[in-house]
Amino acid sequence: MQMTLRWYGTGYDTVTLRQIRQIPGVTGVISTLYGTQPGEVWKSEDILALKKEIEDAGLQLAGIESVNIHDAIKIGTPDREQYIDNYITTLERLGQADVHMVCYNFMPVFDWTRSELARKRPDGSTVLAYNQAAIDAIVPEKMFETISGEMNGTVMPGWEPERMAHVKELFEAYKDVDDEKLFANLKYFLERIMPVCDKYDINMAIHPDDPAWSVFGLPRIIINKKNILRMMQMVDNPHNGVTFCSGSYGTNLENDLPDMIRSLKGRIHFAHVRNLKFNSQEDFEEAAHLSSDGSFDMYELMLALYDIGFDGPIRPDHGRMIWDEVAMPGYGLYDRALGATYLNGLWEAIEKSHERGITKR
Ligand SMILES: [Mn+2]
Repeated sequence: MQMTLRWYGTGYDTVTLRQIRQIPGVTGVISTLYGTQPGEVWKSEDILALKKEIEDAGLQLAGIESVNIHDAIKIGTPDREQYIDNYITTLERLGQADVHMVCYNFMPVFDWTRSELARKRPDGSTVLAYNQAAIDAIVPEKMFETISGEMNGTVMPGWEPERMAHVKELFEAYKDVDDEKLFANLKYFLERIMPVCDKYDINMAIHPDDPAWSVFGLPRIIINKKNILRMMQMVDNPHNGVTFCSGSYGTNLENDLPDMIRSLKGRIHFAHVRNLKFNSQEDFEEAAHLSSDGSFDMYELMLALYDIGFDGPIRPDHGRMIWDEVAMPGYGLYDRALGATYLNGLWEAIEKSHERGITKR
């Protein structure tokens, strides 16, 4: 595996490449052209400039998170053809720039959903949190206002004001899209892009829906083992793979995370590893990465990744806001650096135990 950190780019991220370079064991970043809109064709010069900036800082551009999917593709309107063509051109240009992993999601209207961006934990740190009753009390159209007030002056991915200005129309456009239609539209999209992925060896890595159930009555399909295996089989190409995000699949306590990882051998192209602390089935908050701070056994997650021979980029996911840092919620430097270091420690221990023949289960 390659340890990486997500980086939003100069002008968007409060964290610098120089700081990331100083986290032990972090050799790459996962980035994006943050100023682009879903559906837009990425310019080669912009991709190459991003890559050069990262390499000049002594790091590698280990993949893209995300190249976002235009709603027309998810809804399946006739103009999706143009947007898929645009997506293919962007993939071509990424492939030509020697980029081989692209994360994306297929969530209608909203990306990830949280009810709070700064819930205070007993140690004084603040974290993103989810409470079902609080979400149920929100009118979807007001969701953006609720979220944007707590962004510390940043623009959060998936919550771009330009898109959110049209939330009402988006809901209307999705009214005939159910789970089956969404699956069909995803299949159509994947079948169209697989030839270019084959040509340039680009691993597509779908990010799970977060939380892993339907919110505001919108369909959600990338939520559990059954659905993700269905997706792998419906377009059975190794370039059709997943981002295994423990914090997203883990929102549903019925998901057995190590078992899911093992069932996806060869198809996990990117990993987000983080911990959640459940206060009840319907209320959780993002914890520190350390197992004992939350509800997941992080050793078991890393062991499962090791056992399947995972060799893609991995990154700590959302961090807590600690040590008075002011940054995009979930994306400060300090706690993600602690997370990367902890995950590297687990990996080293697993690797050495294995080499010495003492990982008997
Ligand atoms: Mn994630």
